[in-house]
Amino acid sequence: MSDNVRIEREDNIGLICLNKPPVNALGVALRTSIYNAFSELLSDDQVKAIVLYGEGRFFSAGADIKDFARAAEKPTLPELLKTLNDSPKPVIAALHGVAFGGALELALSAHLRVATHGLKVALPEVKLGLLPGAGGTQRLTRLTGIAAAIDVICSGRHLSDKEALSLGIVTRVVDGTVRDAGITAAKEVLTGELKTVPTDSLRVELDDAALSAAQDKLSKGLTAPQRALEAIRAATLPIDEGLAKERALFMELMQGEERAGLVHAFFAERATSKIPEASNATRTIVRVGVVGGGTMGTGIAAAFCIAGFPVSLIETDAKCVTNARATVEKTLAGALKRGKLSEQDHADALEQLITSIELRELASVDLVIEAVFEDMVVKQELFQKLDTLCKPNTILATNTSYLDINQIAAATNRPDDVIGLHFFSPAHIMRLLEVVVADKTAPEVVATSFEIARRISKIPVRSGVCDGFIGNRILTSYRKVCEYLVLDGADFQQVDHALTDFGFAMGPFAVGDLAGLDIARASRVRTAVTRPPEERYSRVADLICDQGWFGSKTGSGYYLYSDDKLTGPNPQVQAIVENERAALSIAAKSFDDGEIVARCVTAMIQEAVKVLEEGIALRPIDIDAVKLFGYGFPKHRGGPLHLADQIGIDTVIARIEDYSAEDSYFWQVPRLLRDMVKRKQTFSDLNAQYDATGKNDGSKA
Ligand code: T1G
Repeated sequence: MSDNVRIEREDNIGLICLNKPPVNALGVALRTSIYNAFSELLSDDQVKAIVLYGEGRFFSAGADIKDFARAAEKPTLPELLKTLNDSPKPVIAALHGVAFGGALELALSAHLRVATHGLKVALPEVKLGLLPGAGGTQRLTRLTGIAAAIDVICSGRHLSDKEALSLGIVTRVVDGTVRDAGITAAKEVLTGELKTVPTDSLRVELDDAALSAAQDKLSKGLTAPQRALEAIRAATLPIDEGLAKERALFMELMQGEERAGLVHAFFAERATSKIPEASNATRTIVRVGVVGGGTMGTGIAAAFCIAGFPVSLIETDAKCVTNARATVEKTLAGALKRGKLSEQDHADALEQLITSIELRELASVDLVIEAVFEDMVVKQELFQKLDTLCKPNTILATNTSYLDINQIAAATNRPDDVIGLHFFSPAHIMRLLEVVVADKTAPEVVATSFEIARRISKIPVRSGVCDGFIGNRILTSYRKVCEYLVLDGADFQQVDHALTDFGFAMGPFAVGDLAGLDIARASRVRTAVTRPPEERYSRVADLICDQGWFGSKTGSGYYLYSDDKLTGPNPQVQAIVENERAALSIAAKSFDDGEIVARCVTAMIQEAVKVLEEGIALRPIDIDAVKLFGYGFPKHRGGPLHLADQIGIDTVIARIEDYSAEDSYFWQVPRLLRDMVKRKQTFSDLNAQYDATGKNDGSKA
């Protein structure tokens, strides 16, 4: 009896129950236990058939992502699966909950698969920069054919039990326990009622049309789906040749930077919930109030409605209430259409949604989120009213994206109940939620905010109070460098193109047009009074705004727009840029795309390190999570500080020193970077150090 599996016998059926919490990950320990259990049952003459099933919430989450370094330790997953496939006794996999990646590959090496209702299967390896490396590209393709295999493997998407049944991945989907499903199927195999077919014995019909179409589509994207397609094509070879080709491609990807970045992003999504307040009690949140029915307020209200919370949305007058309700209802209708809401949940959400001009509607709510005009006085006045109106223990949250939450809290008699919940637009879709902890915020308010974030399917990241918190502060630094590049000679379209080639969905100037150049200008005006004289300032964006060109909403910005569609560069911007260069006596120089990306990434890294050493963020991986899940940083790059490890801290410092010759104010090597070089540390080391000690070098955390 091993800790990782349970061996059971029922009549002449042998069962192996996977039992390695939390997710039955197929690391070397579980692989070894399954191998030993299987050998025992193979050698037991009383056992005529063998069933594999999982204990816990689901069958298995696949190979152990935390332990890829030991993936090659024997028995490797391919070796274990070959043993199952070659078994002289029938092997049945009984699946429930989730069977992803190597877990599905394990099931595919069995001779038959059955499932209970609600099963989800997937080969999501491409989302980790890999491909199914334990026979998935060979065995799934033999079961489903090339076209379906391309869809499943190159997208990495989840399949429902119904789709798994229709594709022949499972033979039946039943009620009852998964263990009983396995035993019943095994008995029917032994009586001949159910036929088993070892997947390896199946042949694959070549489908050149599907392969060529996929080749064209995938050629512009990441490497993993392209390599997965090559492995699928090899499924027309004899199984051993196909498996060898798959393994070679898998090992190539395992060494790649895309895999490192995407795996880091996978853990970044989960690491941020490990905060000092995690063990604190939480408050019960039933009803949620939102003040402000604009873009953010309605998006926030919709996010809570979709998660099943009763919501009270308050606006200032009847017309705004009507418009706000209509916006929320439209968003909920969209969620229903996309299958994010059931009919019943949709009906419940609408029934529970209260929209009103009366703040007193918030007297009974447990959490209020303010999303009113970004003005300190307006917010302070509102929080004063909420302070007296809301019941004790109601959490008072602000959605401000940069105002000082300590000042907002100071307007109340309960600063310990005040916190920042910074959503990103569209708030019902964007996954990042910056949880901004003010000086007096109570630990249980922080803990409750993280629990609420998970309940509304957000990725919470803990931030301290500073201008722009984590994300916007780094964004501001990145934007400044882009503006400096244009002043110094780069064309703004070239900057956008270089960064979209790097992996951003849009370049900074196109994003600025989309967000509204007037919004960015308002922020510059707000900070103008405190802007140090040494800081370089580009007037280009202001001069564009002076023309009334605010971006897509006015039809002109850096680019021209027709019906909200970008039609090309605004030809008048170049003249503005050239006039500014002349006024500043700047002799334009050329930059290649690599130099543009290097400066932009280095600016983000430089600001991220300052955020870290000031204790605004707990650890480097939190900053990566903010940029990955709120600002479109390319996932396969892993985030700015993961990328800094790949570039090398020495190189980052050398770049900053090189650039500082042009601008010694903007470019200054943060102390923490030099300390890290002295200690021979990487940001990965700092993440591990935080997890071990709850502290980081240089941070105040
Ligand atoms: N390996 C190691 N740890 C894993 C893991 C895995 N496959 N999956 C989850 N965890 C950890 C996770 O980091 C967290 O840890 C805890 O388990 C709970 O996870 C050869 C090479 C299964 C749907 O891509 O999709 O097989 O933060 O919070 O919300 O071809 O986890 O508590 O320390 O996500 O209930 C392919 C990834 C691997 C599945 C459960 N498999 N996992 O969701 O829990 S590559 C995947 C998930 C592979 C083969 C290849 C989800 C889940 P901690 P959680 P959840």
